[in-house]
Amino acid sequence: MSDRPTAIAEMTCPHPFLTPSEEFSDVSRGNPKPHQLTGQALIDARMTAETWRLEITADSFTEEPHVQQPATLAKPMTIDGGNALDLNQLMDLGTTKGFGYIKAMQCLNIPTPLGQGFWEGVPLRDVLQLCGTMNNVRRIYYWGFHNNDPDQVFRSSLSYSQVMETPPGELPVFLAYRLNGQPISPLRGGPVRMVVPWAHGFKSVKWLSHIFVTNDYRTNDTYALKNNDPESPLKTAAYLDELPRKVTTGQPLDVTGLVISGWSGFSHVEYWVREVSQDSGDVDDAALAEAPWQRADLFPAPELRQLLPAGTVAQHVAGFDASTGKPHHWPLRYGMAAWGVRLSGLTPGQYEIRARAVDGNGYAQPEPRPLQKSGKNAIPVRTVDVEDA
Ligand SMILES: Nc1nc2c(c(=O)[nH]1)N[C@H]1C(S)=C(S)[C@@H](COP(=O)(O)O)O[C@H]1N2
Ligand SMILES: [Mo]
Repeated sequence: MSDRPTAIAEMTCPHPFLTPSEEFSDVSRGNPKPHQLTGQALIDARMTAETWRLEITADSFTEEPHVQQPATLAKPMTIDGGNALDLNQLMDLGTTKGFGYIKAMQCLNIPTPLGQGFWEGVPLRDVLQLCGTMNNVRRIYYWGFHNNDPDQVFRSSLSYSQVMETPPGELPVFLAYRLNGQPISPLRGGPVRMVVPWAHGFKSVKWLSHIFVTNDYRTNDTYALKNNDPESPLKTAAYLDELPRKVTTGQPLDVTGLVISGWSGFSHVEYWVREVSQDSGDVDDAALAEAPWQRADLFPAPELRQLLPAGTVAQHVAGFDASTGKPHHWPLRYGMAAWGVRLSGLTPGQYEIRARAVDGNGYAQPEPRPLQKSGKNAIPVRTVDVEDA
């Protein structure tokens, strides 16, 4: 067997950099799913631009003996009080506080990315400031429209500190109202969706309708109830595209996939081509560690100006150098890029092809967090038969 990687420049990238809104893989609960509503039902659900309202209230929760004081907000915003936030107010705030960033959406429980979008919106902390002084707030819960059925609620939460403060070079949680330069469709969680840059999709609640500040310190996310780690940030992981089941000798085999740069950053993607026979044996952790992994290349970063929807001010896009238009990291933090390698000269036989990402600290997938209930990052594998032409 010989595999000579060819320059990635000769290959065609099979993935668009931004996923069209309707082409994201969808992960939505509810019956009916809120985005299936139409006409008056959509209006009643406050899922149109005109009828959308956001309520921000405080939880009266206390718990003896340790949680003595409930969370408070100086100025709650409610529909009954006539001061719930509407979309015009949110977008007005966006003219001074708004910005955009490119982020991959990835479900903790699904082993392929759902899509990547250019999201625009306003930081959650700037929205909370509209409510004046807060006291005894330790967590911020939020949920979206769920057919007015408590059993269908999909709720996530963040700590007060995660919402209020952003480390240098990182991105704040924000309330997004545009995706790829367009209003967010009901299908993608519009009119307004929470987007939590560093997190798996379950923190990015769609059809946002309520923010609820509390002194309950528990991480009461809906996702916590299904054995998931409710604080798991995005994993750095490589994903492998489908491959043809059979190829003939002399025909080059293009192996491609996506990679997400997660919480621990990104170093490179590696692949391993293994010829299998009856006595090859299983691939266990030891075999994976000793395998002759080779580096694959990333498809290059697209030109930012070509990428962004018309009218976007490049200076407002986090993650890129404002003067050169070049990304600070590639892939972007919490973004994804495509990788590839061209294999040629494979002799007849059966092959297993694997891929993995190595993160910024040198850990190869599925390390450093191999538990799959903190994010699906098992090493993907495909089998290909090479036959004589
Ligand atoms: N209101 C609501 N928001 C939600 C969900 C949901 O079921 N209801 N699913 C979450 C999960 S688990 C994921 S992975 C992402 C998926 O986002 P997408 O459908 O836009 O790809 O949405 C999140 N936001
Ligand atoms: Mo998810």
